[in-house]
Amino acid sequence: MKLVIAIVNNDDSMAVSSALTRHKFFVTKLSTTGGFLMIGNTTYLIGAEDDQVAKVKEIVAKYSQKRTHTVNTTNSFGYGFREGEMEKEVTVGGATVFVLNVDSMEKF
Ligand code: 2BA
Repeated sequence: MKLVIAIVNNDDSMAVSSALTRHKFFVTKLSTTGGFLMIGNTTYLIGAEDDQVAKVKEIVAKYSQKRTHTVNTTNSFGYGFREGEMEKEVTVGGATVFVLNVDSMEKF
């Protein structure tokens, strides 16, 4: 079994969770904040059988859009900015996905 951790843009979150539950996946949704932009995003925890992980990734990828975001120096305390630079654009997403091995899963 695997634990899929998927970090998704808030604007895509409804579409991603609806599609996952429609495909009978069990999903936990966490309200999270990106460390760089310091704005809200959504993190999903999805416990899935090994042979289902590709399907989970396919769904997350399908419903997650790439977006550009203007960052100003107050975000991330100016980290990554060149001297005198006040803002720059970053591309966010579609989604960032981690897949972890699960030793066991029980429901009591
Ligand atoms: P944020 O940390 O708010 O990052 C938003 C976007 O800012 C990133 O998009 C990337 O384009 C840029 N960015 C982030 N950190 C940067 C840095 N140190 N220097 C320059 N640019 C940087 P994504 O890569 O698509 O990430 C979207 C969100 O996914 C992130 O929000 C964060 O919450 C999460 N994430 C991405 N990679 C991660 C990782 N390796 N570990 C943990 N969380 C991650």
